[in-house]
Amino acid sequence: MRKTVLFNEGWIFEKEGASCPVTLPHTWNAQDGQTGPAMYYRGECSYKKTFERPEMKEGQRVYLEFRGVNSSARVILNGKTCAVHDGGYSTFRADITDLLQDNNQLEVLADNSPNERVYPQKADFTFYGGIYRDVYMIVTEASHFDLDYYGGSGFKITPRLKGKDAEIVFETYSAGKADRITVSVEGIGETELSLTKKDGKVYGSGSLTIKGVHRWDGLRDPYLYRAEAVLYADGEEADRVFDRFGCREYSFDPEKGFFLNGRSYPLHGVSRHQDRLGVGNALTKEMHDEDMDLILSVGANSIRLAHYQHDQYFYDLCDEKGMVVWAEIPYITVHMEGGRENTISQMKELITQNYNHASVICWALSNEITLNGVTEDLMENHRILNDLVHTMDPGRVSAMANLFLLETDSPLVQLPDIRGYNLYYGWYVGDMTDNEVWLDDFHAKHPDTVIGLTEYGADSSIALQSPKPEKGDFTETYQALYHEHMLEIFSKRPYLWGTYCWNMFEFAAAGRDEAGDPGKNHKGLITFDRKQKKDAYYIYKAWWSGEKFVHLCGSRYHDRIEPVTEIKVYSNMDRVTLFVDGREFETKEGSHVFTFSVPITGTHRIEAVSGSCRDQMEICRVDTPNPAYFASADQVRNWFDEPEKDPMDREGFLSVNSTMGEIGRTEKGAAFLAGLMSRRPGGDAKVPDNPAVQAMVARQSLKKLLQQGGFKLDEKQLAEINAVLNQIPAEGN
Ligand code: ADA
Repeated sequence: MRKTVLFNEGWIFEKEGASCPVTLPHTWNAQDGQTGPAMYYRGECSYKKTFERPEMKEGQRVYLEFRGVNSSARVILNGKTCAVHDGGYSTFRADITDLLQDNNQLEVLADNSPNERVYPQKADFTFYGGIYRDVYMIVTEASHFDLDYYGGSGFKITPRLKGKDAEIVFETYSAGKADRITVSVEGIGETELSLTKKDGKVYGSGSLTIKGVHRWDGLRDPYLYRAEAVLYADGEEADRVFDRFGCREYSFDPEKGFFLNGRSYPLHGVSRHQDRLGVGNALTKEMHDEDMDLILSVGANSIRLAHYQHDQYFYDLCDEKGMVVWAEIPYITVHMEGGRENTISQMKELITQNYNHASVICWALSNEITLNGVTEDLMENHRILNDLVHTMDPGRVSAMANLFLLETDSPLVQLPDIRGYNLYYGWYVGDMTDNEVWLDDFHAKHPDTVIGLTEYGADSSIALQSPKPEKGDFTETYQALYHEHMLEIFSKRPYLWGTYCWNMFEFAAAGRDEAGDPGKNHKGLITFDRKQKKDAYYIYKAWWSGEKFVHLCGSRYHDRIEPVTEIKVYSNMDRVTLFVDGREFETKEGSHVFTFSVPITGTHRIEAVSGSCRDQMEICRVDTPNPAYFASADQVRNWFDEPEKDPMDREGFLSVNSTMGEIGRTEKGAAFLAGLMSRRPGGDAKVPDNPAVQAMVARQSLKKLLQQGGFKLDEKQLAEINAVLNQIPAEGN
């Protein structure tokens, strides 16, 4: 019989000649991968462990199972390589049987060095190196469910719904002899599979019917069945595996959005990166549990597990809790001609290892892969992956998350079964209102194409606050305002099959340096340590959650210079009363957002009440702005700067504050812009031939575009650009 033991203890970790004992899971980038800018250790490190030959009988096999080694791994036992693996997010195994001795020296070389073969290589998150998920030792009989095929369990379950009933199709793959394989479903019955032999493996197939099937129905009722497969060889039980499955059907309608089990079920999604502060990607089960609890608490019913395969434990949680999951491989940002094989193997692993999860609805081929344009090699890579998804799993759909610059008439848009765009209007580019313009334009031009939003968001630091929030200021205030707008527009667009807020949690992005807190992407609704919920979290809860609450925004905005301050309350109740210093101030009726204008003179206690829900905070009127509330002036223009007093401006002439439209309309300005844009890092991406995008870019000031478009300019360089523009008369002068 199979014996599986955790193999996490007693490893010696070695990096650049220095070694120390570690217990897995472990990453070497927990610190330097989170502090930016850019440089964290990307190289090869070694993990060693000695162990005695496990107790085993004649003919038994021994495997090591690795649940995640980033990014590539070489497993060496007693000096001989027994497995190599490319891809840092999936399970792989090494059959070590033939190399075993009484005393064994195991070494695993983990390598996250840059290369042109293994995805991801260029993306907005840290590629933590290490054996960062669990390792197991598995001892099996010679006859066992397959352990050699893309990290899978050898047990595939396909529920096929037929009205009130379901036919459950079982397939098994096994090594060695097999006289008989049975599958039983708890509470339902048992069936014996028919067996065929091929290439030294045994393939089993059969089915069971469930009458009056209990459906897996998302958050409402995430019902799971349990199935067990038993393999008999030489008249005895040799191996046994189990898994769970859910019976559900779903569909996408270009006009009406997503349907689960025949009922409309708009997907209210958030994205999740797995890492967290001080820990990196080496997570405990409790950390996964905490993430799931937080996602449930905001009222989301769907998760985009970005940008790679997550831990099996988390997919299990999604099944159990009823989360609808978007799963993807890290084929991201920049297509590599040498990376095709790796996209194929990562997709095979993703599907093989997650096939039985009821929560998963799609396999996504890539994310924002067209940054450097669309080449024939990229197209072919996508066609191969798309066909692979359909062959391996006809029951689910293929998907893609598109860069906002991808032309909507590109053949890539129609290639997968479903798609989303990543739109950042109101953050990197344009205004918030450009989102609905873009979406409605897409929908009008492609009425038969299902469309969702796979990313949108705005960065904020909980330290930064403003009474006059504006795009690019990194305040908690602007982020909340932005998400208010997004939720409002989603509610009026039932054609969206799903929307995925980027991101539920802050995460490490070593290349970033923003909001005075380098090394992180700050778009999370919750801080990197999972300890603080930003105001934006509560606007989601107000729209999505049935758990009654009131939340006072701006509790971290204590010192206020304005004599009449705005107090905003987010709630899912329809009536909120505000108390100031214990006295009733005003009652408002409405939905989600309740705004009050409160005169302030000194220190005040503010309380919001609705039914039995209440929240309170203290605020204080001050004479001078608290400098802790705004990011450094050279990076972000602050709410207290008077725009008309900007010394960059010259009456009658262009400046960095002129809009792209104003500059482009003058001959000299247009020539200057063309030269400037060709210096843009990341290549010569053109503004696409889309009138909505062009109009949006034209409204943007050059300074904002430079700040948010990837240019790293200091004040001196900005002044130099401004000096040139100050010599060019504005149109009409
Ligand atoms: C891209 C990318 C994400 C994310 C986002 C951002 O859209 O897909 O990985 O980091 O940018 O925050 O800029």
